[in-house]
Amino acid sequence: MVAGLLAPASAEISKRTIRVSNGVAEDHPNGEGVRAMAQCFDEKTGGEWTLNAFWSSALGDDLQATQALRSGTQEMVVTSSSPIVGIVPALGVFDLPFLFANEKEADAVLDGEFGQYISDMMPAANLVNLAYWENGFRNLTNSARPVTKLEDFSGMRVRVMQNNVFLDTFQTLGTNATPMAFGEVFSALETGAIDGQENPYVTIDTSKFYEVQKYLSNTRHAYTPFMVLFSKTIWDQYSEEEQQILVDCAVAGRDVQREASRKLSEESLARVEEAGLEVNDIDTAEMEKIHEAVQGVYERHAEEIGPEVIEKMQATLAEIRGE
Ligand code: KDG
Repeated sequence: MVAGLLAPASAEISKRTIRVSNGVAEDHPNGEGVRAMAQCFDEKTGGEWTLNAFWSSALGDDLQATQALRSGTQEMVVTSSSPIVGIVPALGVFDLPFLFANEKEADAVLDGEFGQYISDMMPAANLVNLAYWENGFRNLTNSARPVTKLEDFSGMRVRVMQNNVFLDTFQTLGTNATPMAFGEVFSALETGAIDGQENPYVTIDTSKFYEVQKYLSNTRHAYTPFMVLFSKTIWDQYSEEEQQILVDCAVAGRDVQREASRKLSEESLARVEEAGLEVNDIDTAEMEKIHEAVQGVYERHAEEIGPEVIEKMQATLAEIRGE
């Protein structure tokens, strides 16, 4: 993942305290990933390292935390790629609607050459991507009406991440899309300032959005990854052995986090339905119309993402699909 970045060999492991911030709550699968990473640090450093985790945007939202890494005042963040496209525009490729068909494809892209290609762009922004974790497939919740066809989006006030591709996608679907930081979503739903939001089941569950929403429509309109980012300013102060421990333990955390995300996903869906959320699927013919409606988003954002980035992603997916 970071072959070109490793410092000169050293057997030195220093005493370190690493702060990692998350926008999601601790009972999100990120909690299991962070605990697995901490245990890995403990084993590999003989207890020399301490991992202090912060939850529910306690150290700021994704973009604020990522900027703290860039200024060297915080070590680590687990952030969605979407809110930080202003720092690395190519990350917008992951926001394109209906890009991935399933988790298998997402893992193959993120853990393969394409994921490395994107990770190699991060040091220029003073960031190191240690691993990709799973945010997941995103579905729409709202309190106005079930969405069973394209027309049902019309006029709905939907919060989207602060990201031009998501904004365009949901405006194209006919909603009154409102960019907003993750930490503000619950209260905006509670006060009725917005009708809805879109996130994976585990986030809808663990951030308790179901308490202030009525409907969940299975749109699966995008898959967003998490990035486990580290400050390059601080990375450069670590020995090669310590840098390798960061990578190995973020990958160990990845495998635990993804497994927890996929296991909890179905449990979260059952829990939010039990709590009263009315859940609906969208029939194939209507989904085709929704897919068709947002295809123009790819072309409109090619310039900002990078045409070569989109072409590389599409070639990678074609290879994975055996096309
Ligand atoms: O840190 C939490 C956010 O990165 C994540 O939940 C992003 O999906 C996201 C959203 O809706 O903001």
